[in-house]
Amino acid sequence: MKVNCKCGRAARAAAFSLFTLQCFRYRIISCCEAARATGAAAMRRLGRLAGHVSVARPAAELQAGAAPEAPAEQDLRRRSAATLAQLGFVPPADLDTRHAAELRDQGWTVVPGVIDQRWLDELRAQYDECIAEEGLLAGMDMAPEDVQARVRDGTDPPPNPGVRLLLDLVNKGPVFDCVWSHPALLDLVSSVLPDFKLNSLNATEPTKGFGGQDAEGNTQPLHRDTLAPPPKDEDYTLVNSVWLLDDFSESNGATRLRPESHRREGATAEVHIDAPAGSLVVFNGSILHGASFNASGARRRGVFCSWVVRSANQQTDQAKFLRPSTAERLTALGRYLLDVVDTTTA
Ligand SMILES: O=C(O)CCC(=O)C(=O)O
Repeated sequence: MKVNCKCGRAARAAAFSLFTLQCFRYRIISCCEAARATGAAAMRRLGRLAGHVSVARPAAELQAGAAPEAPAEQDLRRRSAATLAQLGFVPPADLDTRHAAELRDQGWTVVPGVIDQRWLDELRAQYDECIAEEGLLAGMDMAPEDVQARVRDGTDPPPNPGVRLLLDLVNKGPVFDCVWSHPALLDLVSSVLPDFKLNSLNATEPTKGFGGQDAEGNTQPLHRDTLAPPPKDEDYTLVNSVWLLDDFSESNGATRLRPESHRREGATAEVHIDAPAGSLVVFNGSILHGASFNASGARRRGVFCSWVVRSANQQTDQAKFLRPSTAERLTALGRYLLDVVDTTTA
């Protein structure tokens, strides 16, 4: 679906202003809500107004059994990021260019106020519901059945003491659709990676007295998501992002990073993310980063949305884990981003 109406063009052409940004955010969220509450017409209208093409088809359309948009998807896997435009993606007109510059030069950037209060409430509620539902097995979706069984019956302790972990959020509620399809995120990712697909959508939360994932309960060491030194020629392969569901600061175990370490080994001073709930932090996967110790016990829920070049394997094999209820919401753009083209057209 190509956005081509007057309103869409006007939204794209609009210069940056706080007002535009506010409207843009609201409309993105309204797209999701419209999908659930008001059906196809409102969804399309809101999507066009925002210049945002949703990756999810509206619920009313699904219920009516309408045919999916014509998929010309056979060779999507091999196309570059320019394909996003062909699939209807419209970059945000109102994202300050300094974010791409910061991401390039210091390796990370904070975009405040991306999640508005209503969406934040929904994300928090869904996150907490998943944690409650999954109980001891939270974060063990990918573990073999026998390993899960030993944790379930109390033979073994959960593998990551002191951290709440959720995996595969793509399949755990439509409220997360707007995270991995957010125009500002996709735009920033495409400023680093030549072509990309979702790597994983997980969440972590160190609890009081702990510092992230580590089998012994130690604070998570600094690491690169690529598990490799900075690449030559800035030939990056991974970009990660944190969606802040709570205020992040040094006292509650905020993610810490070493600025510029995506470009070279060595010693810039470590900094902690210090930003309010609702912010989006995007960072190069080659930057040194890690969780930190949560001394205050204040909640620190972070949703991590990570992207890899299309030639790499995904951390979560989206085709393998895709649930039918998720698959039926996806447009061609959504399937491309998740790289589930083959499974849905088979
Ligand atoms: O939870 C955090 O702040 C960082 C998590 C992280 O870097 C990881 O799990 O690899």
